[in-house]
Amino acid sequence: MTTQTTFTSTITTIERHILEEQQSHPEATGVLTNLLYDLALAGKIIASKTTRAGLAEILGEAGDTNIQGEEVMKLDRLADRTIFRLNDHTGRLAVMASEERAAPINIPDRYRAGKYVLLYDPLDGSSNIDYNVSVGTIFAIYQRKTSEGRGTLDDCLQKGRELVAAGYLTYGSSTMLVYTTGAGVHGFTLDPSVGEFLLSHHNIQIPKNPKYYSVNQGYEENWSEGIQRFTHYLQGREGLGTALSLRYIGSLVADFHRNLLAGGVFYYPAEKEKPEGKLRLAYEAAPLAFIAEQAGGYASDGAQSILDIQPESLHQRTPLFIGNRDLVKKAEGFVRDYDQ
Ligand code: AHM
Ligand code: MG
Repeated sequence: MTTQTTFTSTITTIERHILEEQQSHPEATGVLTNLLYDLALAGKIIASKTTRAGLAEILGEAGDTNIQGEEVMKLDRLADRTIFRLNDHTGRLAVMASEERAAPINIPDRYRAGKYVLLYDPLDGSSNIDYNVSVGTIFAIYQRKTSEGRGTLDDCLQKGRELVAAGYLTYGSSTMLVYTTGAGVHGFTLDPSVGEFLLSHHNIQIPKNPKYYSVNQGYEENWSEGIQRFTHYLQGREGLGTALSLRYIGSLVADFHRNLLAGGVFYYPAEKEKPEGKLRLAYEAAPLAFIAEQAGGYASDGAQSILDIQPESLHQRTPLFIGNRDLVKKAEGFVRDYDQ
């Protein structure tokens, strides 16, 4: 065993686990519980599509026609619609927002609006799909801020500190769902033979001794001095002692997941021509930051905690450093000392 994760001997389905968490909150109404079930179901459906991604009816650009003469829907649009359709009618949500859509997605008028807000990246890393590389779904759940009617953009623009729950699914050699409601981070692996997510990683904590650093080193020329020196530090050239190994998939969820279990740091920093970085604050960085903190780690934009940033717009980007707390703090130090 290279990680500190414990494997349980009893079989706990995700339904049982979420329900038991709910029972430790006597004030809970069950709405969040059911919302998490719905996301697990969406994950199963998306997983079933991603494992068939090479097949003719899915592969290709949206707008193409497949051999049956049907329009091809790209997998990221299909994932987006799956999540929306499983959640639009339940009365649990006031509003949704997706990476795939420019504006917040209203709950249709014929359905009741609820008290939660769901932000999601339906298929992160989707440029990897055609090469059979892992992709993922990220979700963030807030309480609504507005008191009645349909939810608004304001409901979607909340600091990560306000998160009620966050999680991701990774569609790799197996499908996993990892989530937190603020009481630890728990991972479930989909058993395809029974179609159930089973608890496989209870109370995940990032290992104290990190193994990996993860960054697109191809962009090194575009980095500030602080980021270059931080990278040298991770390579053992500026005082760390031993070098960390470089691992970079180019799928945020898969890179984050590996480092969560193995220890390490992922970063997508500011670049000279792209000071805002690439990744999105509201539905990529913030939910993963919440998970990282719950697992004993930390996430920063280089100067402050990701969870303390007030989003100004739905698709706002942010530089991101995430993983072992001391490594992310070290990144902040290099940025402070050399770039500010
Ligand atoms: P996407 O939301 O368009 O899929 O882009 C986000 C992805 C992340 O999963 C990944 O960390 C990053 O883009 C990789 O970018 P790059 O190819 O520039 O390294
Ligand atoms: Mg994305």
